[in-house]
Amino acid sequence: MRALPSPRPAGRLLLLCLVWLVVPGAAAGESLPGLTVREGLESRELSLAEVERGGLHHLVMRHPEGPVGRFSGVWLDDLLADQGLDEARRVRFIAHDDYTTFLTPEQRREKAYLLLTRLDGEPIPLEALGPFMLVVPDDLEAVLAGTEPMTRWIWAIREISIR
Ligand SMILES: Nc1nc2c(c(=O)[nH]1)N[C@H]1C(S)=C(S)[C@@H](COP(=O)(O)O)O[C@H]1N2
Ligand SMILES: [Mo]
Repeated sequence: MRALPSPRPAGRLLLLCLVWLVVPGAAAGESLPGLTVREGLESRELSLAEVERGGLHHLVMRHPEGPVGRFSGVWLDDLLADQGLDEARRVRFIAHDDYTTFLTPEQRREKAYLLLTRLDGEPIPLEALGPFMLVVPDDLEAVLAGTEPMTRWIWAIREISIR
């Protein structure tokens, strides 16, 4: 019996072209990155559906950074409760641009933080500061007026790190 022939150079080239075409296409299309939840050494990736399991709320607004429309999102505390993480002493957010902020339990009690997951019913594209963005709906007017800082309105979130 002869061994199966290994792919010839032309076949390999074709395979490479396919990977080169398909991989960036998948990244730019429907499948936006999920949300990583890290707890110490453990990390898991939540899909959009898992993030939204805490229940969606809707908000029509112009985000101070530009994106405008009907946003939908889940209250941060509902998401944390759904994930069994409501006792977290520190909830850190890390963005795709590596910007990072964190919230203490006191800060989460002071203000209601909404984690936006959709814009006009669709996952928030990266160009619109998605896939996940944190806002304080009660502070919207003050932030737009410039009387309230928006340091914790972190956008393009890729990871929530708990401790
Ligand atoms: N992902 C991400 N979110 C962010 C930032 C950032 O650089 N990246 N800057 C933060 C800061 S410090 C403020 S004041 C507001 C507005 O940021 P800007 O003034 O740099 O636009 O967004 C916050 N959220
Ligand atoms: Mo800032």
